[in-house]
Amino acid sequence: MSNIQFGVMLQGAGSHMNAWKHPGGPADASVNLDFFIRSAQKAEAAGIAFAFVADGLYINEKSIPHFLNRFEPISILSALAAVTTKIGLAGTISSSYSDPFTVARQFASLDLISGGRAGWNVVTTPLEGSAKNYSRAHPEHALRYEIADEYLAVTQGLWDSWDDDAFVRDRESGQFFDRDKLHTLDHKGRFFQVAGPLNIQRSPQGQPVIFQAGSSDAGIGLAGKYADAVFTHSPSLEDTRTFLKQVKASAVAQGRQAGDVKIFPGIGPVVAATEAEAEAKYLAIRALLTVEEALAYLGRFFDHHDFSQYPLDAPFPELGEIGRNSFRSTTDRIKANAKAKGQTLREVALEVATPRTQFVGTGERIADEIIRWVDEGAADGFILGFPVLGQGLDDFIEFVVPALEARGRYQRTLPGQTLRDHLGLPRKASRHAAPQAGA
Ligand code: FMN
Repeated sequence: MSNIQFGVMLQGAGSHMNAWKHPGGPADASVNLDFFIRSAQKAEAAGIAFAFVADGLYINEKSIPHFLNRFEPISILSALAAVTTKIGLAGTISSSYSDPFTVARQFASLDLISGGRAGWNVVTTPLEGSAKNYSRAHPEHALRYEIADEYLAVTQGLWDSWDDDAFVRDRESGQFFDRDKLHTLDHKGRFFQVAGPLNIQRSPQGQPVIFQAGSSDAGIGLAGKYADAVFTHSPSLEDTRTFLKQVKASAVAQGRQAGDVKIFPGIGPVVAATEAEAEAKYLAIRALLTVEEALAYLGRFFDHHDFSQYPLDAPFPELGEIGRNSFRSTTDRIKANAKAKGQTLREVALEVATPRTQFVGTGERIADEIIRWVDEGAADGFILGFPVLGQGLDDFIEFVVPALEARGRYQRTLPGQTLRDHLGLPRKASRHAAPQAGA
């Protein structure tokens, strides 16, 4: 059985909305460079395959506190590239609020700066308010995915502007590059007109890794076509397994292999030496939040819908289409779950804001659960979104890593140099390269 790979989310003091209040890390973590560096280096030393930085483009007073004041992903990942040597560096940029030429340059640069460790988490941006910051209208859900499709085709085309050996830099002859190894894109499409070529070479891993995070049918279609890895929810092993099968089937339907796209559910382990201590840690995290704050957290997924207008202990309100143009797969799941379990608004808000998952417990039990998800076909690896990053990462390394090692499913030494190596993906060949013999 193969080793299991993990990414770690570097998001403020942790994924819990009020992680900044927890004594297990600095309150200003989202803009604390030292904390980012320490966390990335600690993860790298423990053999974690990549760091992952999420992002958003709109805030208001109800936003999660660490979203109010945080680093832009490419900037912080470039800083981390200089103080790490092996860990992958993945970050979020929206395909609805950026330009392919700029983003292709940014990730190609990060990929070269880091020696082939860059990954781009392509998101279509759920938050309608983003439009107010970008002088444009917010595209609706289906259109966002149509834009993303063309956007990725353009970006990947630009990344192949230069063959691997295009820059000869021969001082004797005065030849800087080989003209036959330069490819101009000349893209003229529905949304983008991009001539190219890109003004940067390919990297040691060929192209940056494409992560995709959007789990609706349209998201699955996009992932099947382009993604190397998918970041998704982990509602249950069964649901996540169904999702994994859908994404792999989508890849195969689009002429790729099932193994070309890896599924990484996000989990937030809370671990300790005993079950009772883990439970106490979970309760301390849950106590960081008031019900009012949980309502605001829930509201963000529904485009900042105001849930304080409903009675707390009545059944979860009927919301009709609210949320469907925002975090669609998340809001559909919350609505269906509330109906199936007959939950009140209070119960839904607390469950969404501080979920009590199967990943609270001892290192042995969490390691077994992680292995079960992989062996039963629900995951290729995991993205660790610790509720409290400082404490969570330390506990994972102290309790879960040794248990996984003892079961022969983890090594602290990463398998190669590039992010593609870590994820078991081959180097991305250029579309202009001659086919390999036998291929
Ligand atoms: N959107 C962002 O703007 N920034 C993010 O960092 C981000 N991370 C996401 C992580 C997961 C696990 C999922 C499911 C979605 C994430 N999204 C993020 C939103 C999606 O990219 C997408 O815009 C939204 O979920 C609607 O698409 P969907 O209905 O296909 O899920």
